[in-house]
Amino acid sequence: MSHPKREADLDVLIVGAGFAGMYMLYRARKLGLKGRVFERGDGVGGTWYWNRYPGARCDVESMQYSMQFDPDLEQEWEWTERYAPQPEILDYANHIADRYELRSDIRLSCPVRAAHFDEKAALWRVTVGDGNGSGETLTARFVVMATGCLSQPNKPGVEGMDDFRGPIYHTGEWPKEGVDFTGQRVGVVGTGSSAIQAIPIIAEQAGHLTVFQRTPNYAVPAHNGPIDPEMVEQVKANYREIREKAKTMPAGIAFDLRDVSAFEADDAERRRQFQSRWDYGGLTFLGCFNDLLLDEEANRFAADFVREKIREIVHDPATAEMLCPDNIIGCKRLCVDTGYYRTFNRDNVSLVDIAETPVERLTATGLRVDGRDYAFDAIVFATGFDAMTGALLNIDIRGRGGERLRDKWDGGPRNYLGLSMHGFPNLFTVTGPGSPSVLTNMLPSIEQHVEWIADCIGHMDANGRDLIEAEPEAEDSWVDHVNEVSGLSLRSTCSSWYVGANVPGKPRVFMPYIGGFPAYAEKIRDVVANGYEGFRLS
Ligand code: N01
Repeated sequence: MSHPKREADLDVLIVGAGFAGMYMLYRARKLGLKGRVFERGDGVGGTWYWNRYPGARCDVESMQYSMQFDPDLEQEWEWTERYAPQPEILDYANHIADRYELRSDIRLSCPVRAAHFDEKAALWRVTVGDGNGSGETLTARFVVMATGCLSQPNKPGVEGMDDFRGPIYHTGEWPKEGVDFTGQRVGVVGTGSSAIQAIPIIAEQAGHLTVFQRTPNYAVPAHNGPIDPEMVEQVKANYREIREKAKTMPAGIAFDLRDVSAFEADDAERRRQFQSRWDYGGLTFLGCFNDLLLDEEANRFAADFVREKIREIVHDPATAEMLCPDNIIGCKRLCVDTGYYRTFNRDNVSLVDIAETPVERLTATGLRVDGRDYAFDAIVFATGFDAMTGALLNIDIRGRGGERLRDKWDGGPRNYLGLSMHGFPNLFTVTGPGSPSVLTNMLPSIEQHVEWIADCIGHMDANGRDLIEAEPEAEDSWVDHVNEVSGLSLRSTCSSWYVGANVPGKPRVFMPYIGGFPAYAEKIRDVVANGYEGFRLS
């Protein structure tokens, strides 16, 4: 049972009804606390609610991209494909909402606008609602931001957005009813993971598809298909061991990482290894050698291999060259595809390089690049997200002394362990910047954070503490550590959303913690074992 010393509407106010928010509610209830989730969408599922674009699916295999807090749930849920498609993951999220009877404490279509810390009352005052007069302000002892890492769409500020007479879509805000592109002239801007999944399917429907590419991307085949029932049986029989093994891996995913340098193999052996991973499919490609993300020359072996594949697959040599990236493979998130490169062999697909000549503007009939007008019936922006910080900064969050989070993070995110900020007591972020988050399998990382936060709140209530706040020194040294380790990997070296490069004006900081899931897990465990070291409890 809770023993709230301060009168509040809620013990735990949770922002977002994705897997993180729902699990936080579940854990809050287990502590006997009054929790409630506020969600801007009209359904649960977070990322999987919004990203309904054609071809959307997870690039972590289904048996691992799943919650593990309840062994019964693990056993009873049946995935149908090796990589789960978006509708199935959304069904899974809805199943969780129903199975654990969470819906009564989830307010849908109810965005959180502001969260202000009231120092006198030692409570958060949180404004929720549509902002048209129907909003309300609630008090809460704790606020948990379960707002997701990739949830604030990045919409390029292209001139003339209102001029285009046809529909404009963003992959991260896809209409629920779906879109039928049959016979249409379609333009897609962007060639990241979302575009790479959507393009092959849009191409099958469209009369003509034009893809506007600013930076080519590396993609490895998914080799998706129906899930193998024997494998499922084996995994279900050994789920605990598999989950525990996953926690010893840097990405929190149990897969085969070879602890061999690319330089220990000769050319033939390297090719054999790359080919076997290419044939297997998926993100394990980068686990072929242990220095692919540490050494540029080693990385070039892998990049050359994929470039060769692109040249083999794409018939037109000029298009193939345009599709060949020249940067570090894995620096931007590696894409996992189904037929992406071969889509460019279709007669109804063309590729336009906009690296030097950005989209000038939208016009009534399409868009203009380098003085040339392209006519479309529909335009799709697959331009990604204001990642990791966007959704948080979209809410007017103010801590002690009215300090705005936006000001605190003016030069990039600053927090302790990706969980908590000095100046913002009793406010937690699930998979916040400064935690492994997007570099790992998100669901175990979500569970790890939610459990840590729930245990922390339980500890405070059991010990009669009202407030927890990161110490400024602990925060500074964590931020320094996050920056220091990011420099060890090639991942921090290119213009990716990891460093905020996709959003004009965003500070360039490598946002996720690259030290790996096990090192991070040990750190946050030690913090607790040492009496919440680095936090002030009062
Ligand atoms: O977004 P992105 P995404 N003009 O930022 C281009 C996860 N995810 O939605 O590279 C023209 O990767 C931009 O160009 P550039 C996954 O973690 C996972 O595709 O910045 N182009 C890029 O090509 C992923 O990494 C899955 O030069 C502009 C594209 O738009 C993350 O979400 C599936 C532009 C954006 O690519 C984000 O993926 C989907 C502009 N003004 C997503 N602005 C899975 O498989 C941006 N671009 C699980």
